Amino acid sequence: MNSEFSNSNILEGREEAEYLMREIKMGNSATVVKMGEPTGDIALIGLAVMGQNLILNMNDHGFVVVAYNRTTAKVDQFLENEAKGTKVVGAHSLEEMVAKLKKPRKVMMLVKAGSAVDDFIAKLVPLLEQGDIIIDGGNSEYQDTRRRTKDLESKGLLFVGSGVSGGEEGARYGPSLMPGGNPAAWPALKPIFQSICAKSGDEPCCDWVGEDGSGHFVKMVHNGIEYGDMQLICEAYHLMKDALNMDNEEMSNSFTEWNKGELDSFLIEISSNILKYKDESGDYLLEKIRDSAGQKGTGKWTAISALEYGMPVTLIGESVFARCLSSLKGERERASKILKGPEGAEFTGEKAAFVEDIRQALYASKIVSYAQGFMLLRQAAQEFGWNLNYGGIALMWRGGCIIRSRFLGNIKDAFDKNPALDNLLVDDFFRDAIHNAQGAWRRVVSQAVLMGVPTPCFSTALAFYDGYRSDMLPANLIQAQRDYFGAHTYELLGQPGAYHHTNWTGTGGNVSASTYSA
Ligand code: 2AM
Repeated sequence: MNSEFSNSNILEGREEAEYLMREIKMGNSATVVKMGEPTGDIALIGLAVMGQNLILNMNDHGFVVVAYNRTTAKVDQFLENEAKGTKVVGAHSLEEMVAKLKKPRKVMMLVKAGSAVDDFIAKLVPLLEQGDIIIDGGNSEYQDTRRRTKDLESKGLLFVGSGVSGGEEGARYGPSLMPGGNPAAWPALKPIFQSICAKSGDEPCCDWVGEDGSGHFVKMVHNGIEYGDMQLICEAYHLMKDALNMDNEEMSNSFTEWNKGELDSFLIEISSNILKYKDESGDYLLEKIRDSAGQKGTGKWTAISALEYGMPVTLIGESVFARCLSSLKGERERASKILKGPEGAEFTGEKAAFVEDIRQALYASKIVSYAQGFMLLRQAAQEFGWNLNYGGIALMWRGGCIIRSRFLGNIKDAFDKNPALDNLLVDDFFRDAIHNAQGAWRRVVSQAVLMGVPTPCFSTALAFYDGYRSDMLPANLIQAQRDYFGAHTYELLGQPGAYHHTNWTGTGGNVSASTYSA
């Protein structure tokens, strides 16, 4: 028996004997582990579906996983069912779990975000030693991950917060993984993470993201972008349905066509399938679904960060608000009986040409959304001193996750060409794409406005584009107004950094307020 094992206070006496009998009856390799050297490559805490599927995925790739759960009955259930016949090893206490791991020990948690993560960390710290690694694969807030990375570093432990995306299916057969935290952990994790993750061609959709909370931050932005992509598709559907009176079969076919080109993506593919799905009574199910969108908050977190760091991530913001507006269903029903739209606005142009315009408007808006998402990443990197791998991030999203698409390959190429790229919009490929699409994009937004069909994300993307490409904006008037009523001062063109105050009314004096930037 090795010293690690004898030092641990694993189940003792009768309880241990009973446990060993059960293990032997089940033919579980855990028994062998208890008698010899530890064989576990990684432990996984949290046997909900995501956790179970990740374990099975790791097992498929030849890793020995030690499975643990707070409610230990789930460990036995898992070993007797889903994990039967695999090399997965069960543990009924954290001590037992740790004793079964090879060094440096790697313990991954997939538990409810929040205090459960802190509780497990507190219990693990005394059981682990210098250089061991704790990974949080849950949906934690990046600020929590920043704090945990620092706390554990001071104790000699390496903490990693990893975004895991792709749902249950992804976890089982290849998720998108976005690990960030203590960089010293990556060499030991890389073989496991890059084996089990999704692949784009031969390339793994997982790489080291950056320091402390960056993995969870990137996951959060991913979710925000997902909100935006979904809303853009909804706006295309709304225009097809209400401006062009297309039926579900026609709309589904258009989406299928779109999926063969620049818009090739998981979300377009499933939307095509959803549009043509019929229920038992032969009706299109989509048209019976209540138009009130739910949300779990990850899009909102992205929008809050955008406000916090002063980045105009307008499309994700609008997509969150669009869900909020949709959820005011009762109020909208009442308002629809009171408030009128434009009278007699009918589409009179060529339908097929307008469908193509909508496709291009969607593509151009999507480019803006990703450009904004990367602007937020860059600002956060500056704020927190992260060295982010932008091309790698695009590749991490290329496969395995909800926003997977061909388009992310183009983003990867743009950052490969120029890792210090100012903005995706000024990359040659995306500049040309926007230039090609903008005529169609403007026609769609104008038509939508004329017909009273709301297209908040198409519209905000276009407004952003027009703002971003303007060397002069009317913010000179804002500065003048601020100085007028609050003596906040202004700079003159060509003289940044020198602040002036004008006594606009001849009264109120020449005292200026201290400057601030928001
Ligand atoms: P459970 O099976 O014991 O409830 C998803 O909910 C996973 O997170 C489950 O494995 C669940 O364990 C775990 N979990 C949720 N809240 C927890 C808590 N406060 N402490 C420990 N594990 C928790």
